[in-house]
Amino acid sequence: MTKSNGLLKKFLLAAAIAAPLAPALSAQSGPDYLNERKEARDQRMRWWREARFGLFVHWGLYAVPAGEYKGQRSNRIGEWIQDWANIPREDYAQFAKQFNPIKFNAAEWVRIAKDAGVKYLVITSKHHDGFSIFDSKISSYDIVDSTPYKKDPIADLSRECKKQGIRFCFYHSIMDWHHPSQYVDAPGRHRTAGKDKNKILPDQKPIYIQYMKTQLRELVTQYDPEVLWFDGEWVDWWTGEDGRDLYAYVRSLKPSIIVNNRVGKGRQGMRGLDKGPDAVGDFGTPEQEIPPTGLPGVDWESCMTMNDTWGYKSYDNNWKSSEALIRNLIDIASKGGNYLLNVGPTAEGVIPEPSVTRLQAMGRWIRTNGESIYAAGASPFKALEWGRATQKGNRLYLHVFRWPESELTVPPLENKVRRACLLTEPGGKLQFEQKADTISIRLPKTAPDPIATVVTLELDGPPRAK
Ligand code: FHN
Repeated sequence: MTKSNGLLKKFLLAAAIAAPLAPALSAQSGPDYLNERKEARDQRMRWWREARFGLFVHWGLYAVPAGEYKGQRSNRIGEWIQDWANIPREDYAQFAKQFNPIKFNAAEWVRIAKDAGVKYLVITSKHHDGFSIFDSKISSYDIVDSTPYKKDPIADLSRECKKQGIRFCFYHSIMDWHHPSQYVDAPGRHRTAGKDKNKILPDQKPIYIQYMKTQLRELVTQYDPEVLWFDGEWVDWWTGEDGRDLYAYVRSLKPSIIVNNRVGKGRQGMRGLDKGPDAVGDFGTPEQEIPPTGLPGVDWESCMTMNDTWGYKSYDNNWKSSEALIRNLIDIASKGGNYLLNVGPTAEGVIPEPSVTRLQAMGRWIRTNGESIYAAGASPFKALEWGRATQKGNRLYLHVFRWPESELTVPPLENKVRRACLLTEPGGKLQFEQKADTISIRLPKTAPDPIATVVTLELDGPPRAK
């Protein structure tokens, strides 16, 4: 038997084992998760809406080549190396033998996340390469069975997140370059899974879906995640109906779980705008961008890298500054979204130092200014030339990026301003003058925080711009 036949056999066997579970795997009966009442949805989404800041972790076999294959480097993203270096599936799988994260320390990862001020952590359970970073009973292409590490880091990580009060969540790719169902020919390339990224062998699609559902059940029952963050849904063979079915299925496993829009076919390009009858999922996912005016009326989260890759690449040093990252967080909050900021740990299990120092800087800012971010709502103003604004209750938070010469000019409000102070000096008072067409606030000579100083305005009611 050839190696690929052997693999096919393993997956068919796995599907046969899963077959008696089939009724439990379909979500035909029970609550109608696709038509949830608004109050139930608001309650389910509450913690996520208040969180505002999450840590994305792309961790998998691609950290071994770290962006380099047979002496070739590319400027493409690291976790796509199997595709861009055209690596045959069997060769790529050999990286598992070198994936030995002996420096992985769950307590330290979670401490880094917590100190940064993130409220949730989303880690890749399986990226497009099909390798499971968790202990999967239905696949031996996982960290326990195929690597010298032989342990399950995800068990430690989920436990540690619970312990330190960080919500634990999974990313999971629908497209799978390792599964035999997607092992299709593509002209001019090695015959390796995913090379024609849009194809699946039609008779094997049900087997693959069963396999994916079984893995998702493993993820939910073994690690109790709070978000499932799907990806790789753009392939032609994944349909709107598949998306709706999978959404209902994962909600049936854990009704309170939150699911992103990439479970279905609603994503418009990278923008994460949900449109049309195939849109399903709880939040939009703009990627590497902040929508200029937010996405009014929908929950959304911008996922972004700190350098130019998601998975670790040893030579990508194009790091964004801490200032840019902090201002991104503020900008996103001011538009009513969440910020999911990525790190790509090494194959040894280390979060790269430049990422850690940036997260520390974010943590320092957020420790003193968190009140203006967590559970804060979008700005009542269309635009502010000196910065951004957020709001909570009767308070308006003015995030000043460009410190004015003497006075800060704020657009008019319907409300009466009762008091103005620096967020970091709640006992202090700033002088202000409120006129019909403007509010002027007298500020100290120099910015207490040149990245973003927050001025709090206490109003006679929830902020309303004129
Ligand atoms: O192809 C992936 C990519 O590798 C990365 O995981 C990002 C994160 O949002 N999503 C995909 C592209 O949309």
